[in-house]
Amino acid sequence: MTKLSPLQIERLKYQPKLPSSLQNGVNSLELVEGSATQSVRDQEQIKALFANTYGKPTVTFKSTSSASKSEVKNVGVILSGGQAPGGHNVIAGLYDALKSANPENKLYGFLGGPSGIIDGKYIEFTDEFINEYRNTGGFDIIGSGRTKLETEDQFQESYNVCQKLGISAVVIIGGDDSNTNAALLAEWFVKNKTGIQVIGCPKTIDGDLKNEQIEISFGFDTATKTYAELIGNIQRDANSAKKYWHFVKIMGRSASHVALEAALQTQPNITLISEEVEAKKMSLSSIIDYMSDIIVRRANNGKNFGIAVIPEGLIEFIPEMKSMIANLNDIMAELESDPSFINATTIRDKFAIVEHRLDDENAKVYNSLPSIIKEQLLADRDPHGNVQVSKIETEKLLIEMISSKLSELKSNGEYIGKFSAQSHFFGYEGRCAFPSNFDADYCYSLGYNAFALINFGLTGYLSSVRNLTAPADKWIAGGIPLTMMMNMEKRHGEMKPVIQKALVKLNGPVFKQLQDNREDWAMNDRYLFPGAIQYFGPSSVCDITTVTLQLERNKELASV
Ligand code: FBP
Repeated sequence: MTKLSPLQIERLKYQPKLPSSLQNGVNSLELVEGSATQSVRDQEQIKALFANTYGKPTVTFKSTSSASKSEVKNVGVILSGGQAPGGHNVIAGLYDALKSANPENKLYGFLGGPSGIIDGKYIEFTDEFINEYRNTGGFDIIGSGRTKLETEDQFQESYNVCQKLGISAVVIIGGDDSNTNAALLAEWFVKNKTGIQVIGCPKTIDGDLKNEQIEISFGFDTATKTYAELIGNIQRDANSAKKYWHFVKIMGRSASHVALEAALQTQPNITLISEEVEAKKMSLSSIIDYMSDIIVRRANNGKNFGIAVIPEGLIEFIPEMKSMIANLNDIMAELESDPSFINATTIRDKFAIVEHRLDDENAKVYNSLPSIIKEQLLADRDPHGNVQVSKIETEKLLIEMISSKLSELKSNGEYIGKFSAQSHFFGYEGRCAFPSNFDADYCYSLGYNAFALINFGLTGYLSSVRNLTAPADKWIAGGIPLTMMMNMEKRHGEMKPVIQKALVKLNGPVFKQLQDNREDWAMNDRYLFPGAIQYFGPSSVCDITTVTLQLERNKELASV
């Protein structure tokens, strides 16, 4: 057996908590239907595209004293998209629910993400195998991938593989794009009368797959706590040496929830929020002015150090960049198969091709960027058509532009300080951490609940466990139709049905907390040092949820 770390040995023994409604097993449940639903936008188009799965009601579960018998079922599970702490526990919860419902039930894991179901690559889970992964981080139990499921052939292949294995339900554990896959597959399976159900589970460290029924996606809790630990450590270092400005870019492809949460846990000097940049129509140069002003004012107080938190997706929210990137995305969709572009010998040739095709204004913006950023913007889009913002070094772009601005100010006698910057990018560091107690419990419950949804014959639903700031036994288990979260968006140059990302609400309590404290945190060092996630010890340390969840839930509870 592989050697395990001491923490791993102790974590394997942790028994995740379940909502009380699920504690008697999935055979002792009653389904309570809520009201019918509709998509967040573009209702007519979404309804037409999902004629068989649209408009279903939300559901919740109630525990009953009578136990029903559960027929034998084979289920397949897929981990999809970026890693998020707790994925293994979703599978463990699903496995335990399925085996407790009927020991003859089988769980298959498709390997390497959605491509596993198309290519028929799978394993069958056993107790021994799954037990090694309980409460561990990572997706290595079966691997993950970003294949988009959308073509008739892919659906047909998936069906053939399910038929071969006698699978009557598939669980897709993923973010907005992966659950869009789940919605499309569910619709195809119903339309073609296959009898195969599809259930999604809300995963993503980005925290942007949420609404009233999905209070947070799993992984956000652990990932943000990990980034906050690292930022806290850097703040201590900066405050000790007092010689560097640290520019920390934090993952979260579009929404700034992760950066915002990490900032609320650590109170750095500068926090940029992409949604605010877009709303205030801040140009790149006005962002540079805003940051430089704080750096200059701190230098005037003798402080040539500080910490700036930058959301990963920032570049796509700066209005002139947004327009240029949208134009570039359309062009890249054509250039991907254009030999003149593919075979261009130098990067300068590629820049020239792109600049020639961009609209005039967008070409100017593209051209104004340093070559390294121009090149990073040309990297392949992911299979869902997204720019891979994790590959764009926005933090370095900002450092370079601020340096020039400060030199200018210095030559005018308006800046007396010394600017020396370090850049960091925190993303992959947090995606596979051991899940916090919250994520360990939440994920296990989501997986367990996914089987309850299957047992009631539902399809096209997302596993929902809510009331998450209460103790786990008070959590409310149920499901929401995936179509409820959908709208039409442009991907790879075409309008497609996709799950709408939940962005930071600028009129919400979480952003307000930052806004109210920003100036104080900028000038007076109010750094917080959260330290590493604790798995054992006082509940006040081990079981705290994120500030985001607490503030959002408090607001929701206050409005009831
Ligand atoms: P998901 O939406 O699939 O959960 O992935 C989110 C994310 O972690 C983003 O924060 C990040 O921009 C992206 O994945 C990185 O993707 P990759 O792992 O393919 O480099």
